[in-house]
Amino acid sequence: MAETQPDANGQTVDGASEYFRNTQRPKQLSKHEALAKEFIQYHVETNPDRRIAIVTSGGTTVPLEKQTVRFIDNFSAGTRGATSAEYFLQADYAVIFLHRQFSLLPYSRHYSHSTNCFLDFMDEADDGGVIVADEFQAKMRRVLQQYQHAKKNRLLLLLPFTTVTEYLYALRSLATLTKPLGPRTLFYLAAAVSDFFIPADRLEEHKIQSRETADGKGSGKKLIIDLDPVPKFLKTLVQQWAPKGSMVVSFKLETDPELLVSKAEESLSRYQHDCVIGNLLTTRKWEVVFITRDRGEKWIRVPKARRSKSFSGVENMVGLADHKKEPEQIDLEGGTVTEGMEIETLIIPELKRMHDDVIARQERH
Ligand code: PAZ
Repeated sequence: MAETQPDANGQTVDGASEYFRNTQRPKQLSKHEALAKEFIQYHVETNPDRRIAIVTSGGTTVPLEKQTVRFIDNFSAGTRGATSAEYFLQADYAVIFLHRQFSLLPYSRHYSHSTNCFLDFMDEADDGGVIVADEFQAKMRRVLQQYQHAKKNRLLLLLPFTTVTEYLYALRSLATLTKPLGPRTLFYLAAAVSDFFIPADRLEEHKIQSRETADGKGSGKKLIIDLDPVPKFLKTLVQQWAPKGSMVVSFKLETDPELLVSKAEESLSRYQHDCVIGNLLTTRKWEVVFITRDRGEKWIRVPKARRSKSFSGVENMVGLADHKKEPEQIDLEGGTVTEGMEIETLIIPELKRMHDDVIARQERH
């Protein structure tokens, strides 16, 4: 589906509008809208200066059946989004965390089931109870305090999605609901959203059968999947949905260092938003590039000595996508919660400075 295309009468149809016309409204959307509305209203009424970051996180699924057994998914665990949400909260933002269900969440991510199983942090106490092991006490207290602060002050709203359709409906609603905040809204679009989907009218109702031969011999038929492109929602978000003067930051993921900067630049010039943060799959925990209209290409890197270990990362690829070949020196202040320095501790303060400028510019007008 193109961004805009002529309909039967030759009128231009916006791809996003057509997508919503042809795609059923998700069941949980009204509940999520009510929660978001209440959250936004609370912050508008209690603190007129409060900024809200809408942080999107994790991958979207593309169902192959209406009664979904099989779906297409992607790699994203939601580390970027969950970590960033914590640093936005630390920077005094309220956060609406639009995340893939069961992906990593702010704060609990430190004790997630896969890499940091919470049981590994526990010990049996002499009195028959269960305690946090001595070596983890300090960190767990810090994480717990931050979590409780966010909870007590109603600073964090968690909204889950699973499919690409649920994601897009929720994003549109959130953008519309944040209108009263105007420039104090910041969209931080870190979710890995599918570029392809199967339109509802071509979706099987029931589980796709493997079609084995009647005698049970022989292999099943090939499954050929015909996917349509998801319309370019970033354009619609920037031009129609988002509050006037709000700040929009998108992410661009690539695997080829040769392409990263040019693809990120292309995205910025196409959608005319505030910033594209480019990252490579293999180095995303250690370096990102900010592409903005006035400042061009700006790299942010975790210094070598403070890089966390990563199984999937390839450290000798750091610097390969840098067009300028002159990495900027960065201020190394900032807290770390897990081992090594999290690059989000550098990304979020930089964005907050940019957001200050956006708000100041709006106020001058
Ligand atoms: O979830 P994660 O921390 O494993 O990965 C984060 C990311 C690479 C999905 C994110 O930084 C990103 O680039 N999101 C946008 C992807 C894209 O649509 O190009």
